[in-house]
Amino acid sequence: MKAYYHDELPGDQREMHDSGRPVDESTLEKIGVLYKYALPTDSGEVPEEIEALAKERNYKNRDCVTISPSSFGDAYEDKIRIFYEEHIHEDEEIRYVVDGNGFFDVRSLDDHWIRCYVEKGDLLILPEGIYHRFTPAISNYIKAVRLFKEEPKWIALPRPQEENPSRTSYLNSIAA
Ligand code: KMT
Ligand code: NI
Repeated sequence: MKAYYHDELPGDQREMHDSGRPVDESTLEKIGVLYKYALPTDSGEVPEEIEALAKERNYKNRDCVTISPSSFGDAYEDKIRIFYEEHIHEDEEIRYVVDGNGFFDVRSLDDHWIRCYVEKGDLLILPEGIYHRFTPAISNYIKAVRLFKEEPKWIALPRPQEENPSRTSYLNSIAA
């Protein structure tokens, strides 16, 4: 995983958009974003370290998604445009990358985009209520395990969501 400020320049969302200003792990921690690295097993399964974390944090359900033109067909461009619309969820967003690469963009404290480049072996946990968006990289291929605490509650609520309880509790948690 590599995190940096997005250059906020126009262009294909799948390009790196690296401003050259890195973001360290403690800055991510302050906005509630957690990160762990452990390569998948030889057969492409979730490794023991990630299983342990899933157990510890009570992630009971999961699925595996592949985002690529071959998995979505004609709907691909529409699909990735929708993933890239700024939104929140009323639950954590937990993603473990098994293969390929992509970007999770999260809002900094001063409301700029921090771009998290993820690839094989990266686990990223976005807190409930954080504004974020996702795009595959120019490879147009990412395969990820999506973990859920309970039932999948991954409806994307578009910004603004200032009255949403998940949003207000998120803002309280980062102010504390
Ligand atoms: C999301 O919530 O944006 C996604 O699930 C994107 C795919 S996970 C790599
Ligand atoms: Ni999301």
